[in-house]
Amino acid sequence: MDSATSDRDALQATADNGLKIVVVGGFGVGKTTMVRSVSEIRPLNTEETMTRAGEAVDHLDGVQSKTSTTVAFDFGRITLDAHSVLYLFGAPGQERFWFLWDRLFSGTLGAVVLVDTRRLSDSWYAIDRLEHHGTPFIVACNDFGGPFHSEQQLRDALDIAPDVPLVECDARDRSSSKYVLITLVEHLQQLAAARAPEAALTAAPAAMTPEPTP
Ligand SMILES: Nc1nc2c(ncn2[C@@H]2O[C@H](COP(=O)(O)OP(=O)(O)O)[C@@H](O)[C@H]2O)c(=O)[nH]1
Ligand SMILES: [Mg+2]
Repeated sequence: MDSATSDRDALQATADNGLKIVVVGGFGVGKTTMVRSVSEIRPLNTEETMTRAGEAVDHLDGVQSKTSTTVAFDFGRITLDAHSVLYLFGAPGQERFWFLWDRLFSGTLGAVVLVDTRRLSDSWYAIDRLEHHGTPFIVACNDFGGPFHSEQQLRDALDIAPDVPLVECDARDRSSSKYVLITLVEHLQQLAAARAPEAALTAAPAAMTPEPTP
């Protein structure tokens, strides 16, 4: 990683509200892609070429072209406004790394569950763990060109509550990934407002639209 930091990479001095967000989901749903597309710093991630041993454990159905896998986690950052900064952690999707989740979820405000609609059942465990932890989340269906499902079909298949936002996205597209994160932050604000209306109003970021990237 470059030691030099450009102006674009520099964290604004006024940023005093760091919000930790995790992106979770099954193997190959696009977590690394999303953190990479949206981050304003060069994202940290640990990609390793998949080994023969890993192939036996990782389910490659539908993701045969994938030749690397995240063995630690992805990390990125996006500025929401002068005060609020999102820190993004992409959590490893494979079952054998789920022991990392308890640590990773510590201090997490909310999560994005990335879903490949061709492999919906791969997301069940992530949703189950988030519900178990009491971590608020939204679901983002990443566009892999899978067959059409209505929103209700997706909600039924994923067994998510009606108040959990469900959006479509293309993780490769920066503005689409930003929209997913904005949806999550708005959802977190609504939950906070429902719990403590006055506190939520003062704690909310001044503007929900991320600042334009130079
Ligand atoms: N068609 C399509 N491919 C995607 C999309 N997002 C990611 N990919 C590809 O899917 C593969 C797996 O993505 P990756 O981010 O490594 O998945 P991860 O295991 O969840 O981190 C990569 O080859 C990506 O280029 C998307 O929205 N549409
Ligand atoms: Mg990855």
